[in-house]
Amino acid sequence: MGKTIIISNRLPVQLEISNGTINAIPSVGGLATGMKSVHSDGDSLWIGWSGLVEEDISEELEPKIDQALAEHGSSKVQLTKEDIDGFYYGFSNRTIWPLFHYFMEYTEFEWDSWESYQAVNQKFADAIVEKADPDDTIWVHDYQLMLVPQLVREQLPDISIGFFLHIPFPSYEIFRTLPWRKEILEGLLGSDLIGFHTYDYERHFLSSVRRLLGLEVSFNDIYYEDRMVEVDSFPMGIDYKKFSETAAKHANRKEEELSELQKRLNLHKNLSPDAKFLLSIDRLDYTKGIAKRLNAFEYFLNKYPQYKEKVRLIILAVPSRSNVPQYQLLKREVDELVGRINGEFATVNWTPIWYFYRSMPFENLIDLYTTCDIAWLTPIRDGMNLVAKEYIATRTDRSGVLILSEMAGSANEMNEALLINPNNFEEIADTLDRAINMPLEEQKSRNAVLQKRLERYNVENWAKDFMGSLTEQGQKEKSYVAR
Ligand code: ADQ
Repeated sequence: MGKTIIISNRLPVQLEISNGTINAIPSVGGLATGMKSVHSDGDSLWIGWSGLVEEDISEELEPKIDQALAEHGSSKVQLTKEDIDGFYYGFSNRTIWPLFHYFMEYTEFEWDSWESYQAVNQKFADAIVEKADPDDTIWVHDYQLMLVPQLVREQLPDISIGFFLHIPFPSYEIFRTLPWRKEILEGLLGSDLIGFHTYDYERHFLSSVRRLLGLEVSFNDIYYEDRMVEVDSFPMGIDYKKFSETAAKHANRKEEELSELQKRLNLHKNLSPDAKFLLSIDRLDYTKGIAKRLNAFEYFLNKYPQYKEKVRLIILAVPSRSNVPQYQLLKREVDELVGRINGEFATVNWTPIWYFYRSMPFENLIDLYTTCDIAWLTPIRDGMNLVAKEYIATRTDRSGVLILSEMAGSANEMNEALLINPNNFEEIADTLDRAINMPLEEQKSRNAVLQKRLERYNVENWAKDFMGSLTEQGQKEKSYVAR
């Protein structure tokens, strides 16, 4: 059995150069967070972009960069500034990302950026071929690299390739609008196994394959050229133990061991012991519904004025893709909404919204999860949403209420949460009222079921499940080819 090669656009660390020294900063985001634990306990190599553009890498710096990455079991694909503009900010984030999240109005179809996407996918494929041995297993991740499976297959026809999509796969009616729809499907079909978070995304993909390529599909097997490709759903889990154990450790800290953030949170909790803290954590992305959530919060405060001075919304938004105009507009919109709502409702004792626009260290994230009574996560569309799972994992005393959008993939496995339609303000306001008043016993019984499920299907088991299916698929395929 050879090594596993993980391939994703971003590596588990992003490099930055300041004053000639290289700093490795842990990557934020669902994929990086989830795969890190898989990467750390196996024989694996992670290939991806280091975060530095080719133009900034001198000959003298290059070996140092390779060394810094090797310390994290990683190897780089070199991208130029033009690559990043066309492939990443262009095709990946102005075409595929909005289209696959049903934001047709934001979707651009640009031939130049499609060309860049093809060229960069070829760079990734070449980097894999350079490092791969024939008995290795290749695991390609996400929407930036959908052509990679086929491009690797052309050079290494017998190697085992798995692909996992971390975002939704849209319905056929949406997907068919893409000018390069066939090329994307064929790119993916270079894999032996294609995984999605949910059965719905899997169904949408199979329907597109059937209707656009006219291929024979039997249950979840696709007959393509002389191979058989399996498609399945693998709902991604979290490192449950890490979240629950850190939360348990936090609960036993002495006063002097508390973080500054925790001290401030405690101070405010002590000032108004009946007040409820609501938490919203996302990358600043239009798919996450942050602006809508703020509007819904305003609606809630008007409908239920008795909660003025009794609830506080903490919004943590991680800066993301700030080179794309839609994200700049969203940033402005959120800034304005927070300002307007705080201006409208604040009293001398109370600011309804605390807004943080930054990434936070893991320990602070745990402080927020464990302190807030309600997690309010209402994406308009989300492949999975790991924050919902992380919140539940940290509630070691089983208190806490999760309000979750039914448009998040995780809603499929989290029926015990309060599920809402993110566009229905009336329902959201009533659900917030219900969450605030939910008896502790009910919170505990809901969370007990959720925790049990999350603990069992954690990220390690998710990865094992995927890799196990990939191995099995290899054997099934061999017998199919032999026939
Ligand atoms: P994301 O869109 O990035 O992931 P999500 O699944 O919620 O969304 O993961 C975000 C991760 O970033 C979480 O692990 C969270 O702890 C971390 N994080 C969030 N805010 C942070 C902050 N301010 N500071 C530090 N860390 C923060 C994509 C898809 C999702 C899918 C994942 C995994 O869009 O739908 O669930 O991949 O497949």
